[in-house]
Amino acid sequence: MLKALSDTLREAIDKVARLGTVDKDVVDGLVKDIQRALIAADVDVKLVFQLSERIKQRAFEKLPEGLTRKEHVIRVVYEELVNVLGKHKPHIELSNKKVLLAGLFGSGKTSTAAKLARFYQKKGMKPALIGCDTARPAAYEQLQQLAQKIDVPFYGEKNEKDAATIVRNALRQVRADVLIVDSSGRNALDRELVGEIQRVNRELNADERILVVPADIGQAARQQAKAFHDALGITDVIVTKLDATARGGGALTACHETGAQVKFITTGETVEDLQMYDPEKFVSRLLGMPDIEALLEKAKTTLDEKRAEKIMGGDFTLDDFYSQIEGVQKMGPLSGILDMMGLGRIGSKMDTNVQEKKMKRWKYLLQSMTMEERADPALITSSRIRRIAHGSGRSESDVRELLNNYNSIRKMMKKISPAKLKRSGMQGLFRQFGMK
Ligand SMILES: Nc1nc2c(ncn2[C@@H]2O[C@H](COP(=O)(O)OP(=O)(O)O)[C@@H](O)[C@H]2O)c(=O)[nH]1
Ligand SMILES: [Mg+2]
Repeated sequence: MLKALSDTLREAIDKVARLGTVDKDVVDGLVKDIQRALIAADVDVKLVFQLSERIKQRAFEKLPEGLTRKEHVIRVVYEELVNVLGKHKPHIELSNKKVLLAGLFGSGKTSTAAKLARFYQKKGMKPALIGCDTARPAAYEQLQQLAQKIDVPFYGEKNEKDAATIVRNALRQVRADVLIVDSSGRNALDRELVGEIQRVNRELNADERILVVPADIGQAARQQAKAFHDALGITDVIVTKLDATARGGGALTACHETGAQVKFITTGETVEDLQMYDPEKFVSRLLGMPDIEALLEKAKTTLDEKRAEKIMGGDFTLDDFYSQIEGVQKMGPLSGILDMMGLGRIGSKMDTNVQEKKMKRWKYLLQSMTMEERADPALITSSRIRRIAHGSGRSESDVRELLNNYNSIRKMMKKISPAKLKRSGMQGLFRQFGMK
């Protein structure tokens, strides 16, 4: 899939990876290679230049902890590519729904209808296919055969010329979790097609109105997405035939640019060739996994791991506590600490209002401590407690409550070996301690 684009990007990155140091010339060369690759994939020149500028700007920003300059530059390339290829994480509702597929002739609507049905079938739902393409002679048989192949119900009316009538009848007769309606196409989005698809949708009242565009039209997908959106209010896009063209980069970036979310891509002619579109995974694959993934993982975890190791050695200070409250390391290996304090936001039953109040209170208390006190809580004597309470406008018992909580967590942390943490993760350990 997009082999040419992938090859050129990988080569460009390999070139950088082999070099000893990364300076401005290296980054300029890298950006030139990326430009060449993207323009060959029919990505809009304007987008390519914006992306180039961002990479050049970010390449020499302050290094995140744990990364070399080279690694940072590669990560920036990854992130900026994800940015133009569609930031959204894919999310598919597995609820009952009605789906309408729209698109021009030959875009892949009928095959995609069957692929989608197969997708939902594999998720344990009961899909049904409704054939409403009254324009193409063999459309009825094409969808019927596909439905048979995957063993899902099919509804169509061979001699009915009005698509809206077919939908009305189908709604009365077909029982399914996911109703997938295939519609007619035209060579262009003309008034006739717009009128028909609007009538179909008035009858159907679809939850998802999906535009099917073939990747081989490259950035012309932009105009199609806009036109169909004006006519129908599309909710998502499916980009088809990514296996069969070099211009897929153009189609994907153009769709994203219009604000339309690409939900699935198709990469072949069998009913199994449909995948959810995850821009991050897509770019990782373009650039060559698993190297990129390992690199991203490294950037995310070095910081947290350092802290985690320190804390597992019993060196859990009020500063660490404070970082947790500030949310600095919410997602890291220590994400469970907040839960332990009864402050976790995820999965906790405690009222968020109460949690937030408690968080704020502790934050103020911690802010009223000196740096020495936060680094070495043993320094906090009762006269200091009085001062801290006074400084934060809270009571002394509030300070003691905070310190008690801190102490019990620290004790527990000491009992946890880093090896164990690596094995079962923080959540596993909490379960072990009966805390979750
Ligand atoms: N290689 C490839 N061919 C595809 C893909 N999706 C559809 N096609 C082919 O494109 C042609 C038109 O597809 P069809 O579903 O009939 O388009 P429709 O006119 O929009 O209903 C058919 O020959 C399909 O097999 C794909 O992802 N990859
Ligand atoms: Mg068709």
